[in-house]
Parts: sequence; C-alpha cells; structure tokens
Amino acid sequence: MKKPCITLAITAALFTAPVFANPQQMDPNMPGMAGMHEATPADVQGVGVVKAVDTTKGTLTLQHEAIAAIGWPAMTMPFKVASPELLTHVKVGDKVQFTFHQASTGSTVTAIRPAR
Ligand SMILES: [Cu+2]
Repeated sequence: MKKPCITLAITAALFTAPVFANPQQMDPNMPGMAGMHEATPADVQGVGVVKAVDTTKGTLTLQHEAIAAIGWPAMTMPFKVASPELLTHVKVGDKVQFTFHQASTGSTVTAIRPAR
C-alpha cells in the first residue's frame, strides 16, 4: 500500500512548488514601463553588493538584485558615479542601497548608502 502515499507526496509537491517558483515578485504597477521613452532619466533605486571600486575611472561594479521598476534581472554590472566622492564611502563587499539614472551612455549612480 505504498502508492497512495507517493501520489499524495507528488500532489503536495505540485501545489507547493509555485509558491517558491517566483521568490522575486514583480511590481504589478511597473512604474518604469510608462516612462521608458522619456528623455529625462528617472531615479531608480537598487540594492546590491559592491564587487569593485575604481576611483581612477570613477566606476563601481555592483552585484545588484532584480530591479522590477525597470525590468532588470539580478546581475553584476559596472556603474559610473555622478561624483568621485561617492566612491569614498564604499568598499568591496559592502551591501548598499543605491540610486541611479539610466541613460544610453550607461547607468550613473547618484547616491549610495549602506544597506542591511
Ligand atoms: Cu544591471
């Protein structure tokens, strides 16, 4: 009489799986979508871990979490900084909350602060 137990286990797995399949909820309002073709870049907020800091080039590499507002998945990428002074507050391994602007020339971080 093993079969009913297995069936129950499979049924339970099928009903449980979708709950874990989508851990990062998309923002249903998608505020970034409406403004996608605007000439003026909007502030975008992100959270990530500092992977590299280049004070010579004025760039910061961040392993950021998904940013639903602009439809970005989680990734590691370089950002320019609006002011070299921003780089004096961060070091590799820091978890940070950051604000940036998106432009055709790249993304520029305008604010950065520690996150938990
Ligand atoms: Cu990215």
